[in-house]
Amino acid sequence: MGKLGSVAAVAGGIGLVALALAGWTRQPAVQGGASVTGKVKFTGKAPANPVIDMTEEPKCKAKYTAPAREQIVEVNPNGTLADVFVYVKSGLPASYKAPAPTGPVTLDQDGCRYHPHVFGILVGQTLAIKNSDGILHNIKAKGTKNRPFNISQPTTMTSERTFTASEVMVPLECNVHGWMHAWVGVLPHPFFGVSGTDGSYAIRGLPPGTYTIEAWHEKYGTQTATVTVTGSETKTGDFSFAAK
Ligand SMILES: [Cu+2]
Repeated sequence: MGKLGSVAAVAGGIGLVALALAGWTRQPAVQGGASVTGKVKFTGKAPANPVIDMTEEPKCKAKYTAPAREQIVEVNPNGTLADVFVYVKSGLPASYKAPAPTGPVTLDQDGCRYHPHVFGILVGQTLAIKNSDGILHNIKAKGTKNRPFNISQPTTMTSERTFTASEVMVPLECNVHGWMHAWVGVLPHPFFGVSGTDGSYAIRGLPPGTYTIEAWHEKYGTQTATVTVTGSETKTGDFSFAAK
């Protein structure tokens, strides 16, 4: 306590004593206030996603007014690309420790499709796999760093699993319905986002540093960018994928 005492004496401020004690008694949280946000653009002509034949599953078919399609290349009306997983690939200090997950991530099987189609999860965070269809689904995870799993869900129910290792991405599929595919990015930190229906993503709460940000798309592969952030600033990191 000798060092703390001298700091307090020099500063002579109660606030600083409290701050020093907080820092001394437990590991300081290495979270920050910086953000990286951006858009994922798309150029060229998007291929049409295959139409799903749901005749064998009338319960699922009844959930659509137009024929359902697979969700492989989702180009938004504003010319951006959805379902791109954008994440911090490297640059975090070795001492970084992620906060405990605040709750489960839910993957829903509804209308014989996965919702969401692309998502992220923390190592150790609960994945709640929900069957909202009330028909047989069989979800299979085919990771290489994570132990694969295979769960039969014959009716409306929820199963829980966790992932033990970082892996971008773990493919998920249904053994009953060949068109059902989803992708999960498993990370040891919460610095990831998925481009949505306006093509934008956001990664928030970054500590200061220089990061390699990777954007992953199931058909168009990966792209990387390097971004340096300090304090509570927001930097822009745009990506652009082109039709093949
Ligand atoms: Cu299924």
